[in-house]
Amino acid sequence: MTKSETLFTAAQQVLPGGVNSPVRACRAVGTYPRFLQAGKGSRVTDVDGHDYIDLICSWGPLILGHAHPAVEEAVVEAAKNGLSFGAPTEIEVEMAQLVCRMSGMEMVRMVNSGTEAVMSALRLARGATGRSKIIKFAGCYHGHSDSMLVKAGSGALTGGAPDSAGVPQEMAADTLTATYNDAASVRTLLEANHGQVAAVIVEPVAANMGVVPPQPGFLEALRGLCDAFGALLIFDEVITGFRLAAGGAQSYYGVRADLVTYGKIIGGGMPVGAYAGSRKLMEQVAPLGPVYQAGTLSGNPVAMAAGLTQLRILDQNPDVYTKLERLGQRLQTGLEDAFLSARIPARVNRVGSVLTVFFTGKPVTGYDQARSCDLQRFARWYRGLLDHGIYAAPSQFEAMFLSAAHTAEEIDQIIAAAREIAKTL
Ligand code: KE4
Repeated sequence: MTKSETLFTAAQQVLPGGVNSPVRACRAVGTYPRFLQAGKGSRVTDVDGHDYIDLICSWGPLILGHAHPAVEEAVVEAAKNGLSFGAPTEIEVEMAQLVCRMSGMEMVRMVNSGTEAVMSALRLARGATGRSKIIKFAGCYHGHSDSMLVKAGSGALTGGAPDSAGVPQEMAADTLTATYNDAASVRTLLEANHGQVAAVIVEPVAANMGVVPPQPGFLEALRGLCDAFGALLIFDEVITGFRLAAGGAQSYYGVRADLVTYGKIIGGGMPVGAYAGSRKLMEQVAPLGPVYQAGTLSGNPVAMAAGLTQLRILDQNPDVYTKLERLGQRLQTGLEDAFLSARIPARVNRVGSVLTVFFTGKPVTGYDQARSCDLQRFARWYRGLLDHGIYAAPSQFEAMFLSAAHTAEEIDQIIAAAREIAKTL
């Protein structure tokens, strides 16, 4: 037995599924999870001493790589002054000022996870509009707050429970699901629920059914529909925020949302989420307005130190995005060639440094195509990557994340491994 297997056996006695987040349990890929003990730059090491090129990067937060010296130093220095006060601190103001500048929003509220950011943004949208219905897209994942666990993606989809137990029917009824990349499906719902829809929430790049980019005009159409029907447009940028560009998907696609949610990168590896919007909207939030939202550790100074340091590096070094685009393009092309050479039907969807290999011969532009992929072949692909020292997301409905710490040589190693694995799929 490896140490990972021993630990997993112990973990399953005291943690549901042996994990603190379902997708980590590797239940869809026919192997046990490798327990990690260290990360540096683009690489991680498991408890049995195996070294991997990391393509998860903590599910997106580590855009600069593991244990970035400046981020690490900022956390250590902040911790020396104490871990938490539950009082305003200077670094929260600096963080809010930078997030507003990078996002183009007027105000922001820090929370502790992407789920909390989305939950708060939805409550604000309902409070500000006086409406109760929300439109989301089948296969998109916005964290595990009740009203978002309706046809959800990510681990909910992987585990075969896109509609979670425990969500009251009355609540689920207020969540309407449209089809990603199909603006007409949104118009139909808006017309059928005229004056009742508070917001449309969308992943500007769907990355929780695997990566599915928005078709040209899709995001613009959502903007127009929201304006026409008096609903707010919420961009869930927990993945795309500060990932596609310093200004996230809003600047990458040139479409402005009314509210934006953040997570992952904003925390630099520490638990941070945020929601941002216009002053008019955000001033509806307590203690100024009637929409209540609070948090003991919101704006935690140690977490702010990690996030602020990472965001400052991204803000001051735009060439990071050029490098990420180059690495992403290199990997996508190499993977496509590898599968073509082995005559394996596969599609590689990518936006910037976020990509997914779909095992299908057809284009993947939405939920139904993603779900029709060969999941057993994906499982064999995943196990092959592990055997070749590559640590990727254990689900067809997730993404590969690159960091600025990855090198062209490592991308070529991944491609060489893919060529070998493709022969066995
Ligand atoms: P968290 O609550 O996990 O910080 O964020 C929820 C969330 C919200 N919105 C989007 C677009 C997201 O992708 C997420 C979380 N992403 C998953 C990975 N697809 C987190 C990994 C996990 O659940 O373990």
